[in-house]
Amino acid sequence: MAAPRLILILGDQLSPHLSSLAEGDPARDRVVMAEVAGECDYVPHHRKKIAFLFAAMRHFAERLRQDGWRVDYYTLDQDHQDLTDALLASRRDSGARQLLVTAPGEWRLLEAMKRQWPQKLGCTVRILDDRRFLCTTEAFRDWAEGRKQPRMEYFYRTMRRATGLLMDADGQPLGGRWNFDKENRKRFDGEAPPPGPKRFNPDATTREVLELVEARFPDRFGDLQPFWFAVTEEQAQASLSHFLDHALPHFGDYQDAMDSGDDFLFHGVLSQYINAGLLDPLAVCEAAEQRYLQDKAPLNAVEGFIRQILGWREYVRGLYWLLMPDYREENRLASHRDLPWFYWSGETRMRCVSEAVRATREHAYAHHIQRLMVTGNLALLLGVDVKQIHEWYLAVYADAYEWVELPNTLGMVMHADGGYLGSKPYAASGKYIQRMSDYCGDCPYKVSSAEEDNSCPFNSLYWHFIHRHRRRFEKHPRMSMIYKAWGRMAESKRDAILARADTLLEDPEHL
Ligand code: FAD
Ligand code: DLZ
Ligand code: SF4
Repeated sequence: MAAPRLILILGDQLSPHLSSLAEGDPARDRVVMAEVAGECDYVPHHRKKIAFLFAAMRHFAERLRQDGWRVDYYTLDQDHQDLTDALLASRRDSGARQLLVTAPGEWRLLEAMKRQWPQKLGCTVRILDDRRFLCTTEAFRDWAEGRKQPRMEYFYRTMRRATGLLMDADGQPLGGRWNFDKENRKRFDGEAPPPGPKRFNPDATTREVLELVEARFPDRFGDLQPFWFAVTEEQAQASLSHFLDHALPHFGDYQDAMDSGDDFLFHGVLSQYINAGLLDPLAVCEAAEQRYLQDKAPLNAVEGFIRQILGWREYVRGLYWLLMPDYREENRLASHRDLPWFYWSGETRMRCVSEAVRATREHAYAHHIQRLMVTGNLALLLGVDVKQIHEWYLAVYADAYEWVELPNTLGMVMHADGGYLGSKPYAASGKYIQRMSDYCGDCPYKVSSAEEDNSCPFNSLYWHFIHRHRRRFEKHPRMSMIYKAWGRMAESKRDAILARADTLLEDPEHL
């Protein structure tokens, strides 16, 4: 019989139809899965994220065993420093001469697999495509080539046509429009009670993981308890059904809203499951489309939801693999300020920020508008060092892997790629947060002012940002109005705003 091969399955590759499993043979090959310190520490991942992945990995390993695979599973307390350490143990034991692995989601690991692993492991390493996406990296490259600014909206239309999602028989978008975003900007009025994500009681396997993570990472950021994430494909499916039944109908209306009474509103809270492989992105989109076709959810909700997965998720992944490794070095707005400590402690008087950090600490989750318009907007306006804010987002969210997090942080939030991902920065004053949330009412800062001692930091910092980047943005067609408004302000008021911003920038730790 031919020598066995090893099949490495990473923590975010928990899909039964993974390319490496499809290529392997349970009668001949061995699956290797490993909890290792190196993957927990390259950024200080949130404790709930580590527990989620380890619990889901252990359940997946059990499922593979039931399907007839031999699985070498290494737990964290076996103290393998990194993935090659664990793989070496299996290689020596099995005599395997080849490793099969589905391409990882991060550049650093792909590079290591290609350049270091064959020598370290003493065997060949065959890297297979990750087929769990709707657009291959090659197809994205073809689409992007020749476009100066490959915009998401046009990519999304290509993907709608390619998949037929929400398309009529004549190849036109259902409802006569591609995008219903304009209808998706309501402030939350409390009329429809948000259902919250589906919660699960940890079973014995998960409880063991929770004890391990508690013991190994006693001081790390992030609450472990209560732990309610889905950790199997069946549970993730139940979470999806729960979202489709109870939240999707209102997803569109309140997509941009924030509320101090609810951390989830009508969002899916599904990204950690999709990204780890427990849910298939196309199946999720098709299930949402069915709700529209069955008249159970309106088009603005279903189109908005599908756009996030079919459009944004695929687009940022394509961009990541197109532009790495140079992409992660970009810092076109020359942002170099240290990340304030309150991103970890939550100790700031800014109510919107302390709420976003609290939700992040409790759930390893904050919804998109909190990430973009609160913690992200503040980092942009302060000019926080791009690497530091990138590593923060990569660490604190259960759904974070570099392929998806980096373009969102560096491109969408920090505008560090000079407008490749988004044509203009998402910079906003406190007015935006006031319009879309109830935070400002309970905040010691005054949202209606920009130049007083207690004025909302977002206001003063917003004008400072506009002022200091004048040369870059003044002629931008969608920003020239802002420069006109700034120019129309009395000089004394402008000076007072800039002075207030300078005071804040001198000591951002005490915002
Ligand atoms: P919903 O609002 O219910 O959206 C549905 C699905 O669409 C999500 O589950 C997700 O799979 C997808 N999606 C939505 N927006 C995006 C987007 N901008 N990019 C990619 N996919 C999207 N998402 C991640 O999955 N991982 C990350 O590490 C991540 N980092 C982010 C960092 C920043 C600075 C910002 C602004 C956004 C980031 N996002 C990231 C995108 C988005 O915020 C999350 O996907 C979303 O909040 C997940 O919650 P949900 O499942 O409730 O999403
Ligand atoms: C995020 C993560 C963590 C915390 N731990 C592990 C681990 O111990 N073993 C593993 O196989 N994967 C882990 N992961 C996910 C990997 O970091 C992820 O597969 C790569 O970053 C590529 O996306
Ligand atoms: Fe945030 Fe400013 Fe509103 Fe306070 S006043 S909650 S800092 S936007």
